[in-house]
Amino acid sequence: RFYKVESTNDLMGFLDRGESAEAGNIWTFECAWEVANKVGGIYTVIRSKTGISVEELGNQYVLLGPYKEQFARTEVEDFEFPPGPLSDAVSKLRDTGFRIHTGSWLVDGNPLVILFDIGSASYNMNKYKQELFDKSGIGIPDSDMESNDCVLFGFMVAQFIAEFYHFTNKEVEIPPKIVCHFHEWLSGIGLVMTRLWGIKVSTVFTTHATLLGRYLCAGSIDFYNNLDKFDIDAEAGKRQIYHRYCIERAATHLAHIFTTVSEITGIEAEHLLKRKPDIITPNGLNVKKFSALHEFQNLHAVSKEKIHDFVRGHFYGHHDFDLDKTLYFFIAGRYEFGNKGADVFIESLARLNYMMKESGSDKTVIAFLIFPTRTNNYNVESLRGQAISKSLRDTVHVVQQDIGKRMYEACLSGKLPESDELLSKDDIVRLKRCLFASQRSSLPPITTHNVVDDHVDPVLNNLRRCQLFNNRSDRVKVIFHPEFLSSSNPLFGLDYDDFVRGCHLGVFPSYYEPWGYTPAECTVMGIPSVTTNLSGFGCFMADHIADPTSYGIYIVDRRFVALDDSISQLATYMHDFVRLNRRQRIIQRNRTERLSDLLDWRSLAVYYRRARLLALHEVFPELTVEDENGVRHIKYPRPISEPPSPTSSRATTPAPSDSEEDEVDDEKELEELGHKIDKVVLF
Ligand code: G6P
Ligand code: 1S3
Repeated sequence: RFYKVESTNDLMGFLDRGESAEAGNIWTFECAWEVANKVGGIYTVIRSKTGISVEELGNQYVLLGPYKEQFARTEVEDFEFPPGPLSDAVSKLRDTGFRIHTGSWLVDGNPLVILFDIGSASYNMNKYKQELFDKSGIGIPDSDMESNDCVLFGFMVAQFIAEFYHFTNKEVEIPPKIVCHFHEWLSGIGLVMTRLWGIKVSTVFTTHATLLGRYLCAGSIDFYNNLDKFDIDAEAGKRQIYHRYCIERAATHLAHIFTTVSEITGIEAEHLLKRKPDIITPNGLNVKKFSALHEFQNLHAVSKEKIHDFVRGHFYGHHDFDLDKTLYFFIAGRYEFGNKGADVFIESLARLNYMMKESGSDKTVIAFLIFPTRTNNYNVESLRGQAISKSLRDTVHVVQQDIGKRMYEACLSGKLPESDELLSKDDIVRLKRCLFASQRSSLPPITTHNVVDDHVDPVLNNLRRCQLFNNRSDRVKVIFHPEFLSSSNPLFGLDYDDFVRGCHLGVFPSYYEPWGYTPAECTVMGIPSVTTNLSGFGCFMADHIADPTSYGIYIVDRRFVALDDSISQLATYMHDFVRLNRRQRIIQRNRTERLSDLLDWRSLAVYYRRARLLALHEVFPELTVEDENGVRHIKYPRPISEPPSPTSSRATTPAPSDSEEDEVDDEKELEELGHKIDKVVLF
């Protein structure tokens, strides 16, 4: 049984804010540990999708998550649901002592949300575990707190679904059709219990990575060439995650419809979870379009200026490179050194450094590595650098005003000021003090923070091994920022999104990356990026675009070649990028941004819709019709058409050149360039 979406529905026809759902008494519950609870990628999936989900399903779409006070207080507006099955089910559960928060999530579409305070159900822990064991044979050890939370959350959700089914099925003309969509193993017990209790609801399970895949890849294993050879039970047991693995596998097999985020994770699931996904549900983004065509280019220039400010401070005393010829590269994500490809990035940076020195390049690359890890705050040297550059800036400002005043006075008295009169002795002393303060005997630091256990930190150790120390002669400088960025950051004062906009290239050479939001986010902001053929995003782009490189999507081969070849390929990609001139970078950014339609939920939410319909079909076969060939189709209310997407034409790669002369700053010329750019080829 394998459903493949060959031609997707045009979702636009279904965006009636839940009117059809209401008419058909169709309800959709989406359940995840990361609903209104920012942990990682799944939060981004759900949060970015709320707008389109509400446009389609209205108030018949409800999110179920755990109550996490620190997020809920700022992200959720608490209110009681109006009388109806939702509020009846919530009240029934509250009567048993459960604390449940209801309201709407303050994100696009303001979807209804139900958050379960799992602490209020903890008195049932042993009872739940016993029942889980009796009915499914899965035993949860007491010591695993995360799994304990998962049991409480799962049972609360399943009880809610049971009650909701009961209330919504009472005295109604049209019996309810309820789809419960669960994400990842952490919400898996909700699905398992819903099925084991025999509640008549359709279930979908989406895995965003497999537990075992993530663990196996984190070791030094040739994962993809051995997928069919692993003794999975033994591997899970060795890593003490056997019970978690059982939850994941039970949810996978009990779901009516099983989905993953990419083909590559689909293959992984087939081997490690023993079920082939029924449909792939790729991750989208909520793409915001600006009314002005080149607004994203302007934003790049504004954010880049802020990064320049940081760089001026960080490299004080060593600021002997031209900021106008400096390119910002970055890698960011969950700190999984090998899985996220930080090892490959650092090694390639070392090679790029060599290549740039050899070719006598006048450019400088500053590579940021943003991975949160334990620190004891910012290091003194970084803060000092920012203080010195600020003090210099302030002093120059004062001197500038003094000079202006003197010039004005001189002109008023009818003569031109002598140039040596303009700078007073006081000004010279002030400036000399600043110059003296900005001398340093040490190299600019390679990290902005005091990293706890820095002697074993993989990024720092690899930077040391590759001798990337920010020497004057280095054409590649590095900065490890071991904390996620925020606008309150005293060094950058930039949110992550603005930082990305200001950079030139995102580099994500991941080994284990079921989807990979980081390059996708770059794309919708018009920033080129490097990805791999082991990441869901990379494979998706390779499948949908002819010549991805020309659109600023560089795909490193980490699947079919040796590690050393992948590193060389990445170094060459980066070197080619460095050799583009400004005009070519601008053209490439225009092209990259043009791909954003492809990643918009408006194109991709259709796969979620399809998964829900397939799940409904499993429980309500009467919702399907048979065609003249005896093939059963789901009765869609509207016809099928292609999702909106860019259309095809010629694809050319901007040829690298060493000259920066080809400046394009004129808005009009930029517009013209924009119009000349080719569109994306969809196979
Ligand atoms: C944007 C701005 C231009 C600026 C350019 C810099 O396109 O609209 O005014 O010159 O960015 O590009 P670069 O790749 O050198 O950062
Ligand atoms: C996972 O989060 P991660 O960074 O641990 O889920 C994300 C959302 O589907 C996905 O983009 C990512 O590749 C996975 O790894």
